[in-house]
Amino acid sequence: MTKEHNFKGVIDTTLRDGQQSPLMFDTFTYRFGLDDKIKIVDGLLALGVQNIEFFSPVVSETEGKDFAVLRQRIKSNNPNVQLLAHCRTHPTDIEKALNAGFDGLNLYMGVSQEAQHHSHGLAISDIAQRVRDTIEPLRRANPNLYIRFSGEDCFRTELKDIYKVYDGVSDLVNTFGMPDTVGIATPELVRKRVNALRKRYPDIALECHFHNDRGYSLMNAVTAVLCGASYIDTSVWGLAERSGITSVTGLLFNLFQEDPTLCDGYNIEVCYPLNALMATMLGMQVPYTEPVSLTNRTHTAGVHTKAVLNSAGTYEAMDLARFGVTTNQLLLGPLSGWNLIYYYLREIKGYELSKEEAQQISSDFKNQAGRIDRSRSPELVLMDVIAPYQLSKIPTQDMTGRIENL
Ligand code: HCA
Repeated sequence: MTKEHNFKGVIDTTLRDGQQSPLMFDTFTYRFGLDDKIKIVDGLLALGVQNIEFFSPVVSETEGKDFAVLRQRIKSNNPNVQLLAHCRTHPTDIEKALNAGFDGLNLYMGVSQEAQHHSHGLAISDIAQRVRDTIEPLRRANPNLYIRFSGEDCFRTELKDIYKVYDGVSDLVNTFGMPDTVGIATPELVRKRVNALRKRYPDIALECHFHNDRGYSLMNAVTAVLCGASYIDTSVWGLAERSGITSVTGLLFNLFQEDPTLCDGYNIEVCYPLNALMATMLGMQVPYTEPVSLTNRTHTAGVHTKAVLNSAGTYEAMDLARFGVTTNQLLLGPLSGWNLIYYYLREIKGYELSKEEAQQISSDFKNQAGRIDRSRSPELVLMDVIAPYQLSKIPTQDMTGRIENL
């Protein structure tokens, strides 16, 4: 049975908050050039992403120029994809973003006590006034522009303060943002806040943005969608300031488990190729904490590999193949049992051997597992172990099915 929800999709911010990831500041290794940005955008479009957030052109001339190229490329084949500028609630930033041809503005301003005392220094009534004074003429001059306003650090701000600012522009914006800027939110708090904002502003869409400082960003995002949030900010791998935000593929994968219709319009089989693309660009492996990863279809311990050889579902509960992880891996190593060793020697190496021999070899291999180190792989140790057995080779044409990547 499908549940009621308001989910309109992700707003991908790989090219905005993603570029604020500390990783990107190792500039010799990881910086995104225009070629990389094109690949990321193409990957997001292939996935079916309909909303992409960029820096406001005020950030740098390069960002402005790159956006012009990307905009042309995106709009020529995908006119309905919304291109959003992340923009301070400031007339100069707004003017530059409008001139650059964005479809909408993701406006923000700090509203927490911390911002009031240590950032811009304005009291909450002054913030409310400034936000209204900026957005009111903007809306009058641009009746069809998509406008979102976010109170930065929303979760450390009392609801009464948020209401003071949001009430003042609720007749002007399309969407309110609810960013957990410092990653303090828990699913319980998300539930309360989403319900409160949905109740007070039933006709305004709600966008949530969760940082991962406590490791809760994915859980918070799923909770927000199930409570009625319209948009979730995501990025490839969850790249963003500090430990990041919700991973786009992690979110789609988890929403699918809740209700597959939440992924309608997305080409979910592109999830893993998109993660692998980022891995290639950064010269790193897809993070092992990423749900849509080959790691999640990799098995090591003897008990696991034995069962997976019989039926992968024993240790693969969810269908990652639908998300593009089309292969699995069984790794040979010090924890391997005789079933895997039998399989490896027969199907991969092509040796003729009985199950009893495999059990004996496996016991010898375990006794020598301490020899496995950074210069000596498990395969090499196993080859040493089988030497005295003088196994003969199976004629190639008699070999049965193999599992690749073993
Ligand atoms: C930041 C800003 C932001 C903005 C989120 C939003 C945050 O980089 O600190 O515009 O809704 O986390 O508050 O990413």
